[in-house]
Amino acid sequence: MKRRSFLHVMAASAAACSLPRRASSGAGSPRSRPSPSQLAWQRDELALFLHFGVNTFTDREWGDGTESPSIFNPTALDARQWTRTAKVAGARAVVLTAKHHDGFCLWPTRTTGHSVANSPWRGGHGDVVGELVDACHADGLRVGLYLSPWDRNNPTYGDSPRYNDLYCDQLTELLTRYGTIAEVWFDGANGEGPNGKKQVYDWPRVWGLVRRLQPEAVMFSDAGPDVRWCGNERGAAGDPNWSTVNPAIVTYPGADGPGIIDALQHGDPMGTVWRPAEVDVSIRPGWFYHPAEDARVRPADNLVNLYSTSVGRNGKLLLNVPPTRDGVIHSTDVARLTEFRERLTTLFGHDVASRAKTSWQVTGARSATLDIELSAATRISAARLEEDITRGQRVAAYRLEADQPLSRGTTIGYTKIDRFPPVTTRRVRLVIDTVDAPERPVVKLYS
Ligand code: FUL
Repeated sequence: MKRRSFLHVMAASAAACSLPRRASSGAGSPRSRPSPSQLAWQRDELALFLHFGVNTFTDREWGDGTESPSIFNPTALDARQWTRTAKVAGARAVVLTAKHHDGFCLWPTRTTGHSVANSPWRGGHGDVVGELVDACHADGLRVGLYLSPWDRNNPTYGDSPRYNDLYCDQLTELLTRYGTIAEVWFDGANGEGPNGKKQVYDWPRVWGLVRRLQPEAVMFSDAGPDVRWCGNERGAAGDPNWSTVNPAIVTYPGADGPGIIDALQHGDPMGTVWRPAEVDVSIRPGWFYHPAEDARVRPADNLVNLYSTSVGRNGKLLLNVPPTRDGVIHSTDVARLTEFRERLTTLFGHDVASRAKTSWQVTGARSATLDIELSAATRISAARLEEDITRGQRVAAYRLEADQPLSRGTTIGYTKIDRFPPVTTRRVRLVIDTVDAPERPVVKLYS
C-alpha cells in the first residue's frame, strides 16, 4: 500500500521545532557531516525489515484495528531463524514493526490491551520484541523498531494530547526495556479520510524523547531528523542523491506537497543538515506475508539490482522480508537472500585496484582527477566509488575512463556502484567536479 495516496494529517509546530542535536554532528563545519550514529547506520548497508502482526493472520496489508488479539498465534515463531537469515543476507541490522497501523502491539505493553498479552501465543506471556532483541544480541545484529504513529485501534487516537501521551508511553516502554536500540522508524502513512480522526502529533516531543532515552539511535521519517525516506517504495534512491538536505522542505513525517518527493529523492548539495536516504522496499509485492505471493519473491538478480540502486546510490537498503503465520521466514525468501549475498560476494569480493599505484591531482578549486595504474592489464566490468563521508559529501559529477569512457554519473557519497561492458586495461582515471574543495575518493575495481 502506498502511503502517498492517502490524506496526511498535519503536524502542528513541527516546522518550528528545535531539535536536540548531537555535539558531533558537524555544526559549524563548512560542510555538514554525519554523526557517529549516522555513519554506523550507513555502514550497515543492509538491514532486514520485518512486517509481522495481525495482518499476517488476516492476509491484509492494513488492518483496521478491529482484529481480535486471539488471531495472533504463530505456532513456530523463531526469532533466531530471522536473525540467522539476516546474517546470511549480509544484513547488519533488523527493524521490526512493533506496532503497525492496526494498533496491535507485539510486546506486552501497559498502555493497551490490544497486544500479544491477550493472544494465545505463548499463553499470553510472549514478547516478540524481546525475542527479537535477544536473537539480535546472539547474532551480533543491531535492532530497530517501527512504532506506527497512525493507530486505528486506540480510542485516544484523534484526541491529540491524550494520544500523544500514549504514543510517548509506548515509545518509553520500547526504549527502556530492551537495551540499546539502533533505529526508531516513524512511518508517514495516515489513511484517515476527510471524516476520519485527525491526530495532531507532537513531533518535537517525540523526537526529544527518543534523543533522551536512546541518544545513539537514529530516527527515520520523511523528516528525519537523522535519516530520511528516499521518497518511493520501489527500491531506488535518487540520482543525484545528496545526504545533505534543506530541513525547511520536509518538516514532519507524511508531509505532502510540491517539491517534497523531489527533496526526499535527491537531497540538496547545499543542505545544512546531514540526513541520508533509507530505501525501504519489500522482497514480495506486499509488506506483510501473504501465501498467494509465495511465487512472487524477487529473484537474486533483482535483489542485486536493488542493492545497486540503494547502497550503490549512496543510500541504505531496508529490505522487507515478512515472517509467515508460523512465525518464520519462508524458505523461498531465505534461498533468494542466500543467493543474493553469494552474487554480491562474487561481484565485489576482490578489488583488483587494491594494490594499484594511484596519483591524485587537484585540477581546480572544484575539480580533481585520480589516476589508477594496475600492475598488469586486467579485465574490469564494475566499479565502486567511495567518498570519505566523514568529511562530508562533495562530488557532484564524475566520469570514469580507461582508453574509452567506462561510466559517468552525478553524486558518489558513501558508495556509487557502476557496471559497464568488460574492458581489459592497465590504467583507469576518475575525473570529478565537486561542490567544495575536492577530497580524494576511493576507486575499487572488479572483474
Ligand atoms: C507505509 C505503510 O503504510 C506500509 O504498510 C508499510 O509499513 C511501509 C513500510 O510504510 O507507509
